[in-house]
Amino acid sequence: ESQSCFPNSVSSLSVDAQSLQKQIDELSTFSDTPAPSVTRILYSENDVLARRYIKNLMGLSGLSVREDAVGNIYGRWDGYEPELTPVATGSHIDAIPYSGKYDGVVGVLGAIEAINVLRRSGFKPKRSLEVILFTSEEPTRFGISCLGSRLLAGSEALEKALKTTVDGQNISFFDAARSAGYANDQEDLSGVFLKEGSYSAFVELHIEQGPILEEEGISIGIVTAIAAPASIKVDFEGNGGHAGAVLMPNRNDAGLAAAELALAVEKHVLESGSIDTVGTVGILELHPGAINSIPSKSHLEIDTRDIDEKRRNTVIERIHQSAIIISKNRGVGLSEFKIINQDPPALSDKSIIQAMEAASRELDLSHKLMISRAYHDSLFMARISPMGMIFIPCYKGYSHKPEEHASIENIANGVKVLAVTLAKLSLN
Ligand code: HGY
Ligand code: MN
Ligand code: MN
Ligand code: MN
Repeated sequence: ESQSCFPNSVSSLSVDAQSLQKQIDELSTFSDTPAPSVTRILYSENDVLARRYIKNLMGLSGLSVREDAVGNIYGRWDGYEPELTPVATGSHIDAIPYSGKYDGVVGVLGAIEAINVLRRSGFKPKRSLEVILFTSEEPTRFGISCLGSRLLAGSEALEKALKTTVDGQNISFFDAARSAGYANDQEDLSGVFLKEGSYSAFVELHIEQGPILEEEGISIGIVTAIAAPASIKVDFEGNGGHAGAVLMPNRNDAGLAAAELALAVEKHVLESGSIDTVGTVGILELHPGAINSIPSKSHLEIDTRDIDEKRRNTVIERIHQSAIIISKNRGVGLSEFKIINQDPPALSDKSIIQAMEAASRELDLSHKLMISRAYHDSLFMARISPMGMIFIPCYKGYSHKPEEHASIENIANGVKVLAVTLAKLSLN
């Protein structure tokens, strides 16, 4: 048991639950879709308003704020040994279409409140503490997940790709970034990269996005590993034609090719032999999209993950084989089979796991070790810093839909564990 690092015991730590709930509710109003859903897409007007809201809260918490060229926002509380590598925490506030108001938000507003909790307790950080708002964790606008954290973790491939990346309306990444007040004419993002060892630790607070903690009545999840995500874009092309006049033997229906591949995704995932392998086709578009026109084009986007990277890669290979076979059997062109990302899993750092366990024990909160099947910015922070994640229960494990919910009591518990963990890591 490490001695507590507060002037008085951790039980006196106080979270301002009322303000935190109000902030969660206010932030959720910056949305392109009506409540209770939240839609907040990278560099949109609501994203810019939400960023301003967060920067204001960071200022009120006495954090000095800086932003990088793609809009990662850093709020820093200088420690009394500021030359030491700081400890960081943070998450995201972008939200996929028609989702909820807690995914990511709990780890940004909760992190700022954790700073307030520490200040109110009289704690003085030795290592500076930094709250990071990652610019875009969701892949919605440009199809790239964890764009901000992937970049700051040093992805040169992403820096290069962004020069030619456009969104669904053909707006370039840089034009979109400039419209939100970021990027610059040079279009040079190398200043976003953080060096390995920039932080002595990174910890993210997040809703579980799964049912285990709520089902088992456990307050805190301590993440030991984050599953390995991958996403693939596929396009089929056929001749299309009149849905009534073209006889079946003369068709090469791109829509049915897509449907067959979608079922092949499910087949290859299930034949992996492990419950930890998952996959779905979250986007399936048919062109021209008229009931009486045989689809001449189909576009699928496949999301497949596993905690075992090799097993996941085998699934990707089999999906690719199936796409080729379907294309041959149906006489449709496989005009694109593009792996967008095929990321390795990440392991949490042992000493951070211990700090989170000790914090949970000192706060008398039930806790358990678990893996994260969802990816997070922590997956990329693990490339440049020892990483850890704290989960809190969410209603029926729901996420990425308007019914997503976490009780303010559970959020406050997560904020306290984060505050005590940050304090321990800061004094290390
Ligand atoms: O999809 C994910 O795992 C993340 O929640 N965006
Ligand atoms: Mn999400
Ligand atoms: Mn998230
Ligand atoms: Mn995530």
